[in-house]
Amino acid sequence: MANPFELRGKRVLVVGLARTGVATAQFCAGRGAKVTATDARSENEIGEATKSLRAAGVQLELGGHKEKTFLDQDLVIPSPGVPADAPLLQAARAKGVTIWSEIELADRFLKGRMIGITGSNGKTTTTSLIAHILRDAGVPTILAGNIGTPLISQGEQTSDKTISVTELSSFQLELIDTFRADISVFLNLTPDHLDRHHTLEAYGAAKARIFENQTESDSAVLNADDSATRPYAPAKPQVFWFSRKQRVAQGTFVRENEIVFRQDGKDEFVLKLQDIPLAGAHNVENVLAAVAAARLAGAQAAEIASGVRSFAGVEHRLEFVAEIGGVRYYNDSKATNVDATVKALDVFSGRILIVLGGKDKGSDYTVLQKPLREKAILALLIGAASEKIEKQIAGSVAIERAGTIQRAVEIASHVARPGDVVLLAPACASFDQFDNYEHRGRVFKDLVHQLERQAASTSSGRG
Ligand code: UMA
Repeated sequence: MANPFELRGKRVLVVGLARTGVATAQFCAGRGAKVTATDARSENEIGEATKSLRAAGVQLELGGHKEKTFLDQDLVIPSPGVPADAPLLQAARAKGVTIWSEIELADRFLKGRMIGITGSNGKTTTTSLIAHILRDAGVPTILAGNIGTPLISQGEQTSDKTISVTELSSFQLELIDTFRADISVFLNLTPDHLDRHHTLEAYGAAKARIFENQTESDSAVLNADDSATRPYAPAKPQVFWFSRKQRVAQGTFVRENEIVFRQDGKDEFVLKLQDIPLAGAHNVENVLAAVAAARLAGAQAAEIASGVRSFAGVEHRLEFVAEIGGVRYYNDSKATNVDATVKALDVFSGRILIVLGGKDKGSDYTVLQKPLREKAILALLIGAASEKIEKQIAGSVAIERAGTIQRAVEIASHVARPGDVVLLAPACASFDQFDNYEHRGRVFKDLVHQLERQAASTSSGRG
C-alpha cells in the first residue's frame, strides 16, 4: 500500500513450503524475482506444489536448509511456522539480508484500506464477522491472513475501494517493517506460543507491533476489560476502546443490554445483546470489537446490526456438530491454547466430556483445574501433551488417556448420557497428530457424523 517494492531482479529466498511459502514463491516469481524456496521436508512430503513452483522458475532446496543460500539473498521471507530466531535467519540478518514476513511484502502490493486483527483469542471470529458485516453492506472485502488464506495471494483482487480484513498472528507481526493497518484491533493477551516467544512480554510486544506504523489518521481498537492489553494502547492513532463492563470515552460498550458506539461525545445504538447469534461472554467482546472496526470503516449502525444478526459463526469455533441420543457434540478445534479452552468450558452449564491434548506450547494447564472441576465429568487426553496435562489437571476431573481422537470420541459416546456435551477444545496445537487445527476439527466431525449414521441405522433397524 504505502511502500511499493520492486521485486524484478531481486534474489528472494522463501523458507517453508506450505500455504504461505507456496503463495509467496509464486507471487515473487511472477514479478520477476530470482526465487529460491527451501523446506525442511522432502519433495515427497511436500507433494504436488513442487511441480507448479518449478514451472514458475523457482529453484527448490528441499529436505533441509543450506546456510550459503540464506546469505546470498536480497530478501528472505520465512513462513510463520519458522522461528524468527532460527540460527540461519540470524546469520542472514547479521550479513545485512532483509528478513520480512509475508504480510510485510503483501502489504506493499495491496490497494485500498486494511483492517488488521490480532489477539490471543477471538481473532478468527472477529475477523470473519467484520468481513461479513462489510460484505453485507456492499463494501468490496477480502478476508485473509492467519485465518488460512495468505494475504499475498489476495493482492490482485484489491482495488482502491477494497477493505482487506486480515487476521494477524504474532509470528507474522514480529517480522514487519512498514506494514500498516488503517484500523488495527488488539483483542486480548493471554499466554500462548511461549515455546516460540519465550515470555508473555515478548509475545505481547510482537502483537503490539500492529500499532507501530499507524499515524494520527488511523484508528486502534483495544479491549478496556483486559488488563494485559491496556498498557499497549498506542500514542499516534486514535484509540477506541470496547468493553462489556464499563462505558468508554470512545468506542463500543454495553448499556442496559444494548451495544452502543460512542464517538466525539455522540452515542449511537447499534443492536441488542439478545440479537447476537453466538454463545458466550467472550463472543460479546468479539462483537463489540467488530462493531467498532466496522463502524470506523464506514458501515452504518443498521448495516452492522443486520450483519451481526445474520452471522453464522466460524467453522471449528464452538461449532455445533450433531445431537445423538440427547448428547450434543461441539467442535472447538481452534481452541489451541488454555485460555480458549477455559472460554469454551464457560459457555456450557455442565456435564462436559472434554477432549484435551495435542502438541504442547509451553502452556500451564493447571489453569484448567477450576473450570474442569465445576463443569466437566471426564477429560479424554490425546496426543503428545497427554502426560503433562494429566499431571497438571490431576484431581480436578476423571481422566482417561485416549491417545487418539478416534478413541476419545468412541469412549465419549459410551460414557455420555442425554443432556451431556462432548467438546473438542484441546488447549494445544494439532501438529503432533494432524496437519493443522482444521484437519483435527474435520476428523472429529467425521467421527461424530459416523456415530450419527450408526445411531440412525440402529434406530431404523429397530423400527
Ligand atoms: N518449515 C521449514 N523449516 C523450519 C520450520 C518449518 O522448512 O524451520 C516448513 C515446514 O516443513 C512446512 C512449512 O514450513 O512445510 C510450514 O509453514 P507454516 O507452519 O508457516 O504453514 P502455513 O501453511 O504457511 O501456515 C501459516 C500459519 N501457520 C502458523 O502460524 C504456524 C497459518 O496459521 C496461517 O493460516 C497461514 O500461514 C496463512 O497465513 C495457523 C496457525 O496455527 C492457523 N497460526 C497460529 C495460531 O493461530 O495460533 C499463529
